[in-house]
Amino acid sequence: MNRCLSALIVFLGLACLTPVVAQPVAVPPPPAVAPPPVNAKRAWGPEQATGAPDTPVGGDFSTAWASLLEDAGPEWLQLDYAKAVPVKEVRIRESYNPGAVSKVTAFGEDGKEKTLWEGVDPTKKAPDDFVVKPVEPMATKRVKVYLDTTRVPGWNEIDAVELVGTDGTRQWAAGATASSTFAVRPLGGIPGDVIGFPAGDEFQPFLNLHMICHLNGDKTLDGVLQRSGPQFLVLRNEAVHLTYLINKTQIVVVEIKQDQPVVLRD
Ligand SMILES: [Ca+2]
Ligand SMILES: [Ca+2]
Repeated sequence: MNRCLSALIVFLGLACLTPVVAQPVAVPPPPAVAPPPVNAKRAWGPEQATGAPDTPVGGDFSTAWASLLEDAGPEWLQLDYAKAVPVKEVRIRESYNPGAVSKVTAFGEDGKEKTLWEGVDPTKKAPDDFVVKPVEPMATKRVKVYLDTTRVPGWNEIDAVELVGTDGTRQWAAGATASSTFAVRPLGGIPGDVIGFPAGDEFQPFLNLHMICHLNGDKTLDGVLQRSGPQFLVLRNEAVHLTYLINKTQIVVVEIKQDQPVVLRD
């Protein structure tokens, strides 16, 4: 080993042993924590009937409440409001297959249920308001809308329910519950909607492919095709953590993105 090389090795050795003096470093602030998603409404859940109407055109849209089955018979949707008022009107915004409301009641402060109206709902077009005007006003903050879903074929969907007081106040529901909802479907599916792909289903070749569905009303949904039944497509969009049930009758055009990575099922 020559002298120069020996000197270099000694220098490097010393350099390694030399303590490093810490230099002050500006510490960046921690990143802000993303807030939780605000809109956690389930598609077709009763909560879709809270707040102001958000289904501007008639049709089977997930922004309205739908019962689990389309023509099973008696169903109800119960709405809660922030403030009790003497009822002047209950305005039921029907957004799909209207005309199935059979009775409207309200609950007094004593918890007793009183019928405001009962009969045949004359609503023919959607969206439209079915307006109930009780003969004897009563103070309430809870309204219950009953339907006989056998009266009008198909899902009879309600977008919103407004409570108008004799004092001039107008309120949209703050909370809602229902007899059943398409948002909660039993394992194994529901009658008439076959799990998987029926024989000859035109979407079978596109399982697990990313697709964009253009729907009536200029609405667009995209995700990975999970399954296809006689009535519905199921798309999963992992980016927004949402699963879409898409009524096939609402589909105008489907773009299949075959050049994108395929997400395979387990
Ligand atoms: Ca029906
Ligand atoms: Ca709604």
